[in-house]
Amino acid sequence: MKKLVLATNNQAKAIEIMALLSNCKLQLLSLQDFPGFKMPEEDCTTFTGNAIKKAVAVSNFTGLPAMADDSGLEVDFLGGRPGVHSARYAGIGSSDGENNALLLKELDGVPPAKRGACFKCVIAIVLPGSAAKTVEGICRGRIAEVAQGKGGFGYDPLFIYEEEGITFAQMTGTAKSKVSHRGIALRKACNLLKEIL
Ligand code: ITT
Repeated sequence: MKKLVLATNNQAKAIEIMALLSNCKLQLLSLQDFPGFKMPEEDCTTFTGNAIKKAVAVSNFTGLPAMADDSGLEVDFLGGRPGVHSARYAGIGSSDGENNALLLKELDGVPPAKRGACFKCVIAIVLPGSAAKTVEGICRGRIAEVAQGKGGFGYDPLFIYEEEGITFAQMTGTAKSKVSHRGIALRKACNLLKEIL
């Protein structure tokens, strides 16, 4: 069976990725299988740049095909922030709770019609000795005025998926992946992996 290393330290993300790649007939390895590896700094200004940087670093270290996800939330009223800084919006090492609290503070008093946002996800796949290939997924929604739901991770309790009128944190993992930025990107990644691996 072909091996693929998932280049992420985010356990919640890894669970979503593994669930969707389970049909892909791959032996999935995680960074826990490579304890000496240190993730490079995510200092690119685009999701694509950071995703490629992470996948290349892992593939170079392991000598194996690697896949990385760089993702985040772009809020219309904030001119696209926090964007590539989503994981460290409230500061380096900030928790999901701190990031969500800052988002609610920055949107305090902003009416629902102006609280539009989108989640973006770029997935980069790197095979040893080959150039990176990328796919992306986008999901539009709206930022809630209070956190709702206990599922998911990150900004899920604040991200209302309009078609359902509930937040990602109120959906099951399967329901979220059917419509989410990561689900869309992963289905494209699966097709790409079938072609190139
Ligand atoms: P890795 O780089 O190790 O993969 P990370 O959490 O630092 O882990 P990113 O740099 O891609 O990953 O940052 C993504 C952040 O965007 C993540 O920490 C969340 O705050 C947010 N995010 C991305 N996808 C999300 C989702 O499906 N639901 C909620 N928040 C999400």
